[in-house]
Amino acid sequence: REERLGPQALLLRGFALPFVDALLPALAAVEAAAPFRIMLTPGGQSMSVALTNCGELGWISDRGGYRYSPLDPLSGQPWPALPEAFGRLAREAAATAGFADFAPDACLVNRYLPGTRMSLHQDRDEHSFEHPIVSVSLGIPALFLFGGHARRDPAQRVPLLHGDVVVWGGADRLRFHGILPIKEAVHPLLGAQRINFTLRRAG
Ligand code: MD3
Ligand code: FE
Repeated sequence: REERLGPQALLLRGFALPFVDALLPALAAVEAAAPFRIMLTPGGQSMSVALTNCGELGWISDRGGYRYSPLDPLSGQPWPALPEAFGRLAREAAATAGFADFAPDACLVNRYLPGTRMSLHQDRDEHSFEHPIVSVSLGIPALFLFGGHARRDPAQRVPLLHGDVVVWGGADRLRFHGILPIKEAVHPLLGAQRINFTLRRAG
């Protein structure tokens, strides 16, 4: 149930399944307080994926650039608190991958509908790259692209399914990655969507 994707990238198949009953109501509460929205890239294009955040800091994008903010720009209010179940899952998954005492202060929640995608990018808006990122996939499947340290490096294609968790740290933290266009599908619990949330230490 553990697949090594890189020297410090570990895929934990089904790791989130025991947490799903706690994650879904927590996700609904986050979404009620801070709805999914499509943000603009600094270049003025609409992103394909809709997003929201919870935790002390949230990742945002607008004409001013990409950054973390303590306030939801839609409401002017702080992001909803990180649900307890999110924190527990992140800490246990990180520990399983060898990162003790992971204490996330940010959680970016992405919602993919069929046809949406995320192009190849690096995650480099966090203050420090010494902490891992824990990613949790729920709902319909995705094909994840895991590249190298240069955009042109070849990418592995890894299916990510409901309940899968990936922990990325160290040498793999700055690798290019993305999501291919999502195929039409329906998940029994989530319907025709994929939710991915990533727990981070951003500040
Ligand atoms: C590898 N999300 O939110 S999660 C993102 O499925 C993001 O929504 C994708 O890329 C998604 O930034 C992929 C897997 C992931 C997240 C962060 C990483 C892989 C990563 C950071 C470094 C290397
Ligand atoms: Fe990313």
